[in-house]
Amino acid sequence: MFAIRSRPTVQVGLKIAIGQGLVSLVYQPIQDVVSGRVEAVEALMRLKMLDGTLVPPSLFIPVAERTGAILELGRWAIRTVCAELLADDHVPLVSVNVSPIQLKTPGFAASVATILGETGVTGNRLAFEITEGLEMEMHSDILRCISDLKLLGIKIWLDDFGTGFAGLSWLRLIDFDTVKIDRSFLHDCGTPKGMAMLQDIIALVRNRGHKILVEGVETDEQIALMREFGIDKIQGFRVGRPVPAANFQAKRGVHKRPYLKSA
Ligand code: G
Ligand code: MN
Repeated sequence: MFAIRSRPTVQVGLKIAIGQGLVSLVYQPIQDVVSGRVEAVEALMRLKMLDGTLVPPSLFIPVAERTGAILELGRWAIRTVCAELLADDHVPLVSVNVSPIQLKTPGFAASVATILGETGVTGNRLAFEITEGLEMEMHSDILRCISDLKLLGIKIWLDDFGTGFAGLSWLRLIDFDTVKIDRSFLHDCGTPKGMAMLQDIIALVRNRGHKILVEGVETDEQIALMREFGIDKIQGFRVGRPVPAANFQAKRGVHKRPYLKSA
């Protein structure tokens, strides 16, 4: 289905998919461990084919990155987050996944500034999650773009820390507000070696002064462990699954806190 066709075909395909509402965003809550409140949500992209099949982002994002369609998709996602979620004040902060390809593209920070201006949203309600992924080098263009985004008030988070090739060198180069520790570290902590690894990675991030978010929290025991370890934020099915924007909106003026209802 996603056998690579020509670039223009995929680009046009994704543009049509956006136009027809086949691409959508769902939002997964992020909980502050100390207050127990949902202090942020992560926007996650979903693609539905015309026959109703759901294509996971792990399949279509790499295709969009290779073809350049990620630029259009990325702008659409940021605009949609600002218009459908941040227009209300129910959710304090939304994190959006951003590809290094977007950060490398000249004019990206300016296009974000335009979206903020048009939707009337302030940058301090957005965080951009960057995945180390397969990207080995940190271009000077990326560093410049990140400092421009920070000037807009946007927070920069490191996603999936510990899974890619470049995480440590990125930590040296970028002052991330928050580092998200990949869920595989929590899932492997049932063995003494796995537990030592989790504690080491937490110490590494903490000693550098970043806030820590642990992904993939699925049980009450894991929540207790995170509290014991002094983790700042948690995300995972135990906190909440990804849900449509409507679950966070509504009842204007009644709910002062993000309105949360699991699907
Ligand atoms: O790494 P990133 O935060 O971008 O990954 C988000 C993805 O992880 C989403 O597709 C989401 O559905 C999935 N996910 C979120 N929480 C959990 C969890 O607790 N367990 C598992 N297995 N997957 C999760
Ligand atoms: Mn993410």
